[in-house]
Amino acid sequence: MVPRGLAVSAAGYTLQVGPKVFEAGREEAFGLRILDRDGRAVRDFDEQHGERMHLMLVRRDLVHYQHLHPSLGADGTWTVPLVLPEPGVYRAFADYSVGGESLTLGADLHVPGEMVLTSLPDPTSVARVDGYEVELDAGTPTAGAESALTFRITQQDQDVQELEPYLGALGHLVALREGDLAFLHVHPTGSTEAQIMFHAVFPSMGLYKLFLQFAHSGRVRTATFTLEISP
Ligand SMILES: [Cu+2]
Repeated sequence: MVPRGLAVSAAGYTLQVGPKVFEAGREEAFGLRILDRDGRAVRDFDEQHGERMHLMLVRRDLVHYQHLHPSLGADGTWTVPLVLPEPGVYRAFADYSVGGESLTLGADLHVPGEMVLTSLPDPTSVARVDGYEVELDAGTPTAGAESALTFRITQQDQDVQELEPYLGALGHLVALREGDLAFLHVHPTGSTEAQIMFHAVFPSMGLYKLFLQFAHSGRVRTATFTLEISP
């Protein structure tokens, strides 16, 4: 199993992005195209989680995560206003599906300047964001096997009621491997009142950063976890 997101070109499709250099904190119109084997821009995409293109960005030290949904123009270019907040190298992931085949291609973007490196936090089962506490029950996840991940969301020690649908489920999860930013496609498998469940297969041992997005009180929140996968 080849991890996703490590290549700018795979399975006959090539990701083109621009601009590739940004000024820190300044909004630019970012564009991307998916080219087929003949170099033509693909325009016919399948819907996945309610959208036809998911664009994720993260700095290579796994901070400043963004998840955006660009708009498709008539010439096959997807565009979205984009701000990269701090200097460093960022990975842009285009996650899409064509003809029933789902793919994730990746390209690097650059923000010149002095970069302040953020080290990956130690593995933890609790994350706090915007006054919410999110608890992760991952059991003892091992490489190559299917792992069940359950997130429980509370606010002031009470289960959050009425989580709002987001991208066709009650939450959206992306996992990236520390070291090379391999991108894991994670599938929601269910939800109860304040719990959201996913299944994932982690391709190798090591550390992964998880980005869980859920919607509540009209806003999308992102909770992050470091997860260690055993051999
Ligand atoms: Cu998306």
